[in-house]
Amino acid sequence: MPVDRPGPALMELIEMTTEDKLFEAIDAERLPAHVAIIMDGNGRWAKERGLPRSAGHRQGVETLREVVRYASSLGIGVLTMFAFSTENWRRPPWEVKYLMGLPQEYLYSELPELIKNNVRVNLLGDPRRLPGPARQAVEKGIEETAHCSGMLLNFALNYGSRQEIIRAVRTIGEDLANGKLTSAIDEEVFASYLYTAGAPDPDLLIRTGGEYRLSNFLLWQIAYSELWFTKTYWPDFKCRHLLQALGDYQRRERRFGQV
Ligand code: V0D
Repeated sequence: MPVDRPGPALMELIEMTTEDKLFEAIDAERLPAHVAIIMDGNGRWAKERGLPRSAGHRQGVETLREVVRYASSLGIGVLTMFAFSTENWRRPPWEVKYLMGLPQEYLYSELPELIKNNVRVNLLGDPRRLPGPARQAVEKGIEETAHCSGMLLNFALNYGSRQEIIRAVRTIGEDLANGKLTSAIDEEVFASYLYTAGAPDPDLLIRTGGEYRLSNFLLWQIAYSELWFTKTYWPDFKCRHLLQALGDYQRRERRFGQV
């Protein structure tokens, strides 16, 4: 039997949550095609609670799980997460070791759901410098989701934007020398040599944790992106924060350099 929508009198009795209101303010037709996120503030989140930094990273994985599920259910096309920079190798050895266990931890529990939700995993960065188990976990994630055509989930891991650009320049040089590249080098050709080849540029870049920096993340790709910063630490970031960022994004007027 069909169920009627509650009438106005009944609707008044049902209280809307903040999240419902934020959700209602989003236009599903005008979602950003690509959202990139700098997941910062895990260490400070832990410190403020008298916990080891690893506890912040562990809670950060929980946030990641929720945000990935939510973004995919909203219909975001590409989600790019900054997980580990080329500079992060300078962190204390025990912390690097802990971080390098997280790709496995995340994928072990999430891979079946990613596949079910048609999410394709991709790596931005050089997998060869990763410790064996981390590299194998990531490669397995990429292989087992290769057929997925829903949201593309990029993990920037051992990633640095300047290194990415230098790598592109070197490969272009090689391809010119070996005859694989014969056309003129324009923006489109150049972009096809970046790790993000084939994906649209980010429409929206989010950084949590209260710093106002880009930290060598996607420098070429964010030329026209809207930037959204929050003081909320990554482990405290919830779906309503993502909704807030999406709503703010939709209320901004994008000009791409034009008037
Ligand atoms: C710690 C918060 C998932 C930010 C999230 C090695 C920092 C949790 C991955 C992951 C990290 C990477 C690749 C992949 C699947 C998952 C991850 C690192 C850190 C750095 F294919 N979380 N996560 N990788 N953190």
